[in-house]
Amino acid sequence: MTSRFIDKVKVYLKAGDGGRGCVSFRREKYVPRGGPNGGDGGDGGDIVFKVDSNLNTLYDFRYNPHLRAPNGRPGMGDNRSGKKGETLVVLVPPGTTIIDSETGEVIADLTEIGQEAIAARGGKGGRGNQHFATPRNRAPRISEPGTPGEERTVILELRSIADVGLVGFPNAGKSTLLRAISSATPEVAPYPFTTLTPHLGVVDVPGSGGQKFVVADIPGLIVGASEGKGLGREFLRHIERTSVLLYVIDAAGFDGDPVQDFRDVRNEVFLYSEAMRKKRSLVALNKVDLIPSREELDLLIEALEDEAKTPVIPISGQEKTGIQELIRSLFTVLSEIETTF
Ligand SMILES: Nc1nc2c(ncn2[C@@H]2O[C@H](COP(=O)(O)OP(=O)(O)O)[C@@H](O)[C@H]2O)c(=O)[nH]1
Ligand SMILES: [Mg+2]
Repeated sequence: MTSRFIDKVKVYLKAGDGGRGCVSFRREKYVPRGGPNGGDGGDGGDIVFKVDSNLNTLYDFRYNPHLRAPNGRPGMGDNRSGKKGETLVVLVPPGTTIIDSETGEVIADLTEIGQEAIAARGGKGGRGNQHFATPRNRAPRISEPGTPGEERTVILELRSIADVGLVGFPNAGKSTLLRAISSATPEVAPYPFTTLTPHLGVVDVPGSGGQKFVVADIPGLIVGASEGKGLGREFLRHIERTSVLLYVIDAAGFDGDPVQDFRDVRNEVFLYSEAMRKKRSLVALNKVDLIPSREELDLLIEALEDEAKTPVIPISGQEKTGIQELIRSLFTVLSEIETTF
């Protein structure tokens, strides 16, 4: 496993073709030859990308790299137009950039929930023969074919900040842990959300033949963050773009109740979006140097594991204990997550 900052998939798009216009003439009793009444072809369907907050990877595109919108139906007699091809709406996670694979042109940068962009336009339906009658030619046998729908290959890019995101209330010890766990500060590609700057650290995985992953410490999580308190929503947007969450919980607790502390943190994260619930997570029970007895610590770990349903690793960022176990556990989870490349 190597760290990746960018998910990338290539997707082939074919918008719907316009339907052919119709050649047809009125047929009435006692009228040997009625006027032209061929309807128009329907327009082909567009392909539209739309941001959905429940998504956070481009993974599904790997299995579905060909997207087609339906063609418009041909026109019919009696001046009836052909049915339009329906727009194909393709959901993508926030932060997806759509790039034309041939020209490199950025077609759209989709950051806001619900934001849409047309990536391939459907063809126009052709006109039926009703439009072509002239005084000299009252019975035109011509109609237009529809124009073809746009066809292009695009690259979808989703920038993620880091492999692991630290989640915890102020003072839980995130900054201290980041210093204890990482050996270097990586270069970051610029990304669209800039008010909060995540602190990043590269973690070397011992005994892995040089494997590394990147951890992000993003300040700003407080109770009420998901409702927009403080820089909360921005924090959560950042954290959404990491693969694994590491909850950092102060063993001494806010009010001496680390389990409640964990519930509060997780609640803020889950309130933000459905995608957060699906993310893998681990719990680092920090500052265990402050816990007086082994028994007390074991009870606390058990209670937290019960609540979190995920492994709890006791550490002290300050004394640098439990750090290797934590790195190994995180690496195991990261290796289990399938990457899009
Ligand atoms: N006893 C103890 N104190 C710690 C530990 N980790 C951090 N601290 C202290 O907790 C306070 C908050 O730490 P910091 O890393 O700034 O927390 P952050 O707000 O989550 O980034 C600081 O005074 C740290 O020295 C630890 O493992 N044990
Ligand atoms: Mg800090």
